[in-house]
Amino acid sequence: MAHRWTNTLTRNDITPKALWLNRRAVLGGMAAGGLAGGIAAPAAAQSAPLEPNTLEEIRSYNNFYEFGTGKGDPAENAGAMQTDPWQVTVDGLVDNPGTYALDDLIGDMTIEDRIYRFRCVEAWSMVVPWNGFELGDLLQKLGPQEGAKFIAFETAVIPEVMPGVRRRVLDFPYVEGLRLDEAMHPLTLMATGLYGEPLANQNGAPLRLVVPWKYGFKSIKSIVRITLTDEMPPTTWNRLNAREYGFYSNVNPNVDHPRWSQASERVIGGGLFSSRQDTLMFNGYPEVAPLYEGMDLSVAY
Ligand SMILES: Nc1nc2c(c(=O)[nH]1)N[C@H]1C(S)=C(S)[C@@H](COP(=O)(O)O)O[C@H]1N2
Ligand SMILES: [Mo]
Repeated sequence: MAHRWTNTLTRNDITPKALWLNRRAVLGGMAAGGLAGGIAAPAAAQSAPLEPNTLEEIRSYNNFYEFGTGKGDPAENAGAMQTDPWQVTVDGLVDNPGTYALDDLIGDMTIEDRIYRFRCVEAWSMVVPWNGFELGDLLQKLGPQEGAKFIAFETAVIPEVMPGVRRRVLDFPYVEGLRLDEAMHPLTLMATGLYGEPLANQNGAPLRLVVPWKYGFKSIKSIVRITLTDEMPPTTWNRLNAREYGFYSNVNPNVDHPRWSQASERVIGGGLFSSRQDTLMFNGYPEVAPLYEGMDLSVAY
């Protein structure tokens, strides 16, 4: 695995992150501290080193409703899913459509290590040391066409091994999407592993999206279809309850879920002692703010 370290927050490596943020700020045309409307999160919170959750925690506390709605269900059931061979269909407004064997699609991508905050809309959070590649790199290879404005994703549906699909706990296949500029943002990752190990099935093997500034449900797992489109695609949770789950769903401590506060989050791990911490605007990734210029961030989208 070729490793290129960018945007990493490690326990003992704070300075490179600070430099990286500064570089991003310059590239993004943001004046230091110059974001209006309280978008920029406190500097101290931004640069604090992140302590990743343990592999055990990340693999045992999951949301993957195809395998059941309990947090332990995916770990118990997802092992039965066959992830090799795996095919991904690419279609829509794209120069290189087709049904690809996974390795033909992503075998030449550069795998990086990215330690990201992960914030579920249910107000819990983890820190995950992902391995993956930038979705933008894959998109460059696939060649989005002129009219493409959105990207849509679809998860595998394999009823024989997916009890949640058999019980129809959601309308499957699970679908998600991003605006194309969000998809091209360098923070947007396609994960293939974590902690240097292949993804466990419950984490979305063999290929899952990771969008660290959005609520976790945007990070769709076990992807079998990628579609480039000119229309905002339907998304599973939005379709189920549009009032509670928007298409954008950027992490925002100032906009509560209709049924609970989003101002703080329960940190998973730490043994018997669960702690709470303040939730950060854009989950602590203020460099994405320019993507939403002109949008009223006091309302949920
Ligand atoms: N296909 C699919 N993808 C999914 C989900 C799901 O139920 N099905 N749950 C989402 C939610 S709500 C969260 S919080 C994350 C959880 O990822 P993790 O279990 O790897 O932490 O996956 C997201 N991706
Ligand atoms: Mo979630």
